[in-house]
Amino acid sequence: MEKTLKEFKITLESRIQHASRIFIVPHKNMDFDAIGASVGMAEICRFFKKEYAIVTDDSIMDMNKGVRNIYDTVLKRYSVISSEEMTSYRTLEDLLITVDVGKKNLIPSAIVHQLDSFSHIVILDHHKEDEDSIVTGDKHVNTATSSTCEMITRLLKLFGIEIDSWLAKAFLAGIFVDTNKLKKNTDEKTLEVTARLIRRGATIQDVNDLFVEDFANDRKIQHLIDGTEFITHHIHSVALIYNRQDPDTWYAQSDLAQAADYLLPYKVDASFAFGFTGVDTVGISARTSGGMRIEEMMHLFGGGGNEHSAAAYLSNVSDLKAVREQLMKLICREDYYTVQSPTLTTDSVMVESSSENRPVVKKYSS
Ligand SMILES: [Mn+2]
Repeated sequence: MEKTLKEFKITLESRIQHASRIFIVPHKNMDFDAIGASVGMAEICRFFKKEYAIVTDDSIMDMNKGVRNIYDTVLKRYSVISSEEMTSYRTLEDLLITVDVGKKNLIPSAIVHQLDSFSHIVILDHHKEDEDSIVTGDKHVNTATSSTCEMITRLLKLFGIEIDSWLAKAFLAGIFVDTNKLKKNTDEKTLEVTARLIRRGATIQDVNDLFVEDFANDRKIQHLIDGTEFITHHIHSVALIYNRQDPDTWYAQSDLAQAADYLLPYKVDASFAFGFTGVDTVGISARTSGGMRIEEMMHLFGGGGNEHSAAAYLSNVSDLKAVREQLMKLICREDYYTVQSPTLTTDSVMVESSSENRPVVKKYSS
């Protein structure tokens, strides 16, 4: 049974009160939303004077500048441990809370191996569930909500917990990253929460500053976008973004997400940015304004997301071309588009990658 946020609050309070310790787990490769939700949940644990720890194996070295900025303060303000440290601290009365994630393949495997040993598991998330999702009745999973930070801001209000200006900034960054700065997946409630965070001391400028990449990284993403192929299939248009010149270049998942976000306004049904994220591992970041069933598509690669943003991580990939071919097969299938082409006589696909149509990269800062 799905719980409303108010029902979830009651469950959460009871689970926290009865736990000896609480482990808060965001998804791997934390973004602003996962970090914000983690610290929001840590505030709730503190409110009930409970011992807690945020558990992550992410390395500071892999974080982009903005995420690192927030994370540096997280390390000072909150208790953060690795999954290995968690394993050595465990008792049977521990509570596990996952935030901004519900799927097993998106949390450290050491935690997945211990799932059965927790007294209870609570999930707060806005990603669609599937057969890989952790099974629990104690969850609030609403794919219609912009971000987990929107949920956590509302939860803190329900608990009557104060939000200081740093927390407000961290939460607003989470909302911004998942809504591409309120350009998508944003409704009245998102704007209300945004207004509340601004009243608590977050400023649009501060949050925008977190999104300003360093120059070298900005150039790297620009180079990635330069390689965009616009694929025309019947009435549809899809952007494939990958580094054709230097296919072996490594990217952070956040780079791919930024590139996919970038192409979305260019009248495409969907954009897919992909590239190596490590040895033999490839990340795909997919975005749509609603023209394409990207969540289902990423699901085929073992990933997931929601109807506007989805991602997948592929292992044992040696050639980026193979990933492009797999994506092309899906792009040629009418059933992955929300609006079908009127007549389908041929299976013609046009690939256009001229420099004329190449969008100019705009910096996040202005
Ligand atoms: Mn999120």
